[in-house]
Amino acid sequence: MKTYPAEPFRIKMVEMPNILTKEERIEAIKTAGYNTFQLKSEDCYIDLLTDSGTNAMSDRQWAGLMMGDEAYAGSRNWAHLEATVKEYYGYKYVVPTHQGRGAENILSQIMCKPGCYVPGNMYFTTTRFHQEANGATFRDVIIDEAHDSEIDLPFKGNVDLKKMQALIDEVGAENIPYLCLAITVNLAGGQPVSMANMRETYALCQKHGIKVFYDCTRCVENAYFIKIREEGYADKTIKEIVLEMFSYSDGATMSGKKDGLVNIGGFLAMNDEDMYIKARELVVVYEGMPSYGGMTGRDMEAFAIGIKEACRFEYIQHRVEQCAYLGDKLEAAGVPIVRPVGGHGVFLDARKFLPHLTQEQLPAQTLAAHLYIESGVRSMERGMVSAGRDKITGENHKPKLETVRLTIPRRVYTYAHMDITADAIINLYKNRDSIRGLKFVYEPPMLRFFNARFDYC
Ligand code: PM9
Repeated sequence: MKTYPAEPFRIKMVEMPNILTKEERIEAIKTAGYNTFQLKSEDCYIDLLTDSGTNAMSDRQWAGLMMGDEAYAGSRNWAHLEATVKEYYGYKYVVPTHQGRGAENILSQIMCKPGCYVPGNMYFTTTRFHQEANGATFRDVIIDEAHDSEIDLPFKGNVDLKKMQALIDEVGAENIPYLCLAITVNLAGGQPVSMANMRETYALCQKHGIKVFYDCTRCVENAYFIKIREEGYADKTIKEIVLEMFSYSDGATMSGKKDGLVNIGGFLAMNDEDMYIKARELVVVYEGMPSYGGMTGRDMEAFAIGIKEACRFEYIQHRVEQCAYLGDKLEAAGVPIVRPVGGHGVFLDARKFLPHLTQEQLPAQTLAAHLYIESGVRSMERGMVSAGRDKITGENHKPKLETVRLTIPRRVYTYAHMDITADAIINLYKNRDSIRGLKFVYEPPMLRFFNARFDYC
């Protein structure tokens, strides 16, 4: 029987959420317009909305907060963060941003121009938004298997090199400023990219003069999968693997709120000096001085410490295997999930969970709302609502994967919380036939999933 690693930490401080009755939860989700983003955090017993900014910091990080140098310019905490990114990720230049999308904004403004194409291994909401806002068209070049929840592959986030070559042949390399490679792939279920695929993708892009920028938000989770799944890496440290991964790229955007083990922060990193000068010019317009970029000195100190802690093997092993534990329990009970379980949570296959609903009846949005009613567990829709509309035709994007994401915050929950979550989902699955679908009653024009409101069809 598979065993799972115990928590490699001791709990020093706790948070006491409200435990609502089912009637109270029905009222709460109705008030929230059946959108889990609109629920009050204190009304969510187990909050699996996101792993973004929800990390529990260590005693050393909290101590680091007291060492914040809040000078407007030249903070020593920036020097610490910059040196840490260079040491752990290997890039020559780093520009701080308040979070990941701040880095995406600057990257897209520098690299994209109207009419260009930006390929990626599956879209991500904020990333594609900034590319499109700067005139680019996104093209998905992930392997086909990533769009199928049942296919079990070790590196389901890989780029399909044939798709990439076909795009180059179709639009010309001169119209592809860069490829955005997500490591891991969030919307595919947290699926990793293999080292071999990173190496080959970089070689293909270099041959055609196309840059490669990583979305390295969950890069440590990706490194763990390489260590346990890819030949030749079992004896390497996580830090060595991370450094090798980044050597096959020209730069990266980072949301520190995930694998940076902090509650806020991000950066844009690169090796090209001219690009760095441009990014420094833009960061003062959108984020702040190049020595803080929207973060406080104390945030930067905690971030620098978090980057180092995340590369400790016992931490990342527990983090990823805790996700597997929840997934394995659900799978054993026959609940349809995206296989294999990825690095940051478990994704329910909402179409298979609620087969009586059409995609227009928003099965993932509906399932997320009902899971909250059933259990007080908050999750997130990752299907048609998140995918938004085509920027030219205005039609809904209809992703093959219509999922509900149970995202596990880092160092926050125990295996007992996973048991409760699994039991609630299994119970809901047994009673799924009576669940009615939802429709939009308010649809915002951009990134609609955050603020949309719904009601029953
Ligand atoms: N991800 C998540 O819950 C938070 C916002 S939901 C749209 O998964 C990737 C792969 C992400 C990501 C945020 C960002 C943006 C970029 N890339 O939230 O701006 O998963 O720090 O990062 C969320 P920021």
